[in-house]
Amino acid sequence: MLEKSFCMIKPDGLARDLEKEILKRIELTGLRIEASRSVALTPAEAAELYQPHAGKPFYDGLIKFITSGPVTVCQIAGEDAIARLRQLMGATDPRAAAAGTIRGDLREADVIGEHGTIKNLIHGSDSPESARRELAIFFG
Ligand code: DAT
Ligand code: MG
Repeated sequence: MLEKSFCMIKPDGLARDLEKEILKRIELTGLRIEASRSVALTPAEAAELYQPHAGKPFYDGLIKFITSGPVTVCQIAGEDAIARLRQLMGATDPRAAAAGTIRGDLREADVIGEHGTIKNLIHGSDSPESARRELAIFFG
């Protein structure tokens, strides 16, 4: 099914100058980047994006990390875009992410950030509902 997904290159990705590499991998897998822009997330946008995680032990660190520097937000489109982007990203913890995935191949030596959050370079929507909700925040 032709789908749209929301994707975000996180502050660690931009700080390590991996934006081009990550966008290239998304395009090489056959997905289209319909729109992208670099922004600094406001605390309100960060809270809206990660609303499903509110109250979890890692939530405060996640919000601090994601607002610690610029990110690049993208609208992705293609056949089964949501699942294919997730597959390309790899497991949440880069230490468990397979070779060939963005999180696996591009992980840094220390994946735990100063706020205790897992630094894993990229966010991708996990379901059609999440994709709709997340795209609406940044691409109206
Ligand atoms: P994903 O980004 O793979 O969809 P998630 O939605 O469960 O993972 O969590 C959102 C982000 O929060 C994740 O990319 C990194 C961080 N995170 C998740 N679980 C964590 C944990 N146990 N400790 C620290 N950070 C965590
Ligand atoms: Mg998630």
